Amino acid sequence: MKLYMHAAACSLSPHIVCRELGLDIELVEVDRKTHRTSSGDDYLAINGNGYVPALMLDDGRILTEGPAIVQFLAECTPEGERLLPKAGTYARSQVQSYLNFITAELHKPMAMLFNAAYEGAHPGIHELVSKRLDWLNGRFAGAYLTGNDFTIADAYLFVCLNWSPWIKIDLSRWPALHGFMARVGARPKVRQALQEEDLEAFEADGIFFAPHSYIASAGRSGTPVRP
Ligand SMILES: N[C@@H](CCC(=O)N[C@@H](CS)C(=O)NCC(=O)O)C(=O)O
Repeated sequence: MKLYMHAAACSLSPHIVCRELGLDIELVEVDRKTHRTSSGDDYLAINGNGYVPALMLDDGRILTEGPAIVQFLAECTPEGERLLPKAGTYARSQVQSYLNFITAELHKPMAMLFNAAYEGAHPGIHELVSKRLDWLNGRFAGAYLTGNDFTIADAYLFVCLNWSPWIKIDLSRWPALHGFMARVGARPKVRQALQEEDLEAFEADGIFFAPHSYIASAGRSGTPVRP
């Protein structure tokens, strides 16, 4: 399978899921401006919306939308039950509920904070995201969102919260979320995915990871450290 991605974008979530499950995947980087893939293909022919992630199955079929992709990946292997409980259980619906919350209530508004076109609305969006993080901070049922098992929803949450420094969200206001980032970022397979996307941390005990060029744009000083 091929995973179309940008470094540190939401496509890092399915990338992490693949590594956690030992799934064989080829990463194909997409140029944000030209919509050309690293192999020169027109990405708009793969996903007409132009955004990542997209998954190309071995038979050429395409699946888009991150929350659907991570569920599909978890169902590709019996191992997937570790990250996505059995269908028909409350535990499964709880993971799906978090996926929906993250995509609608965090991912989208956070993405708008990167976009200068919405600059006038940024203070209001900041307030909204803060309210959602207040709620989420009190929801942890253990080390991870739904308990002590890492799920596909945790992978997605990690990726969205990892954008905090660039959109001026100080995650230290939310201790449970801050601790969660450190915990997920220390998982060996997560570190593997971060390395494969060539991301760096701001400092030795850093919990946020980015491409080298982004680190300077977030106004960070110090020596970036490889995960
Ligand atoms: N609804 C989509 C949104 C994906 C999305 O926002 N992707 C961003 C990266 S995090 C992107 O590729 N943006 C570039 C663009 O829109 O051209 C999903 O959940 O997969």
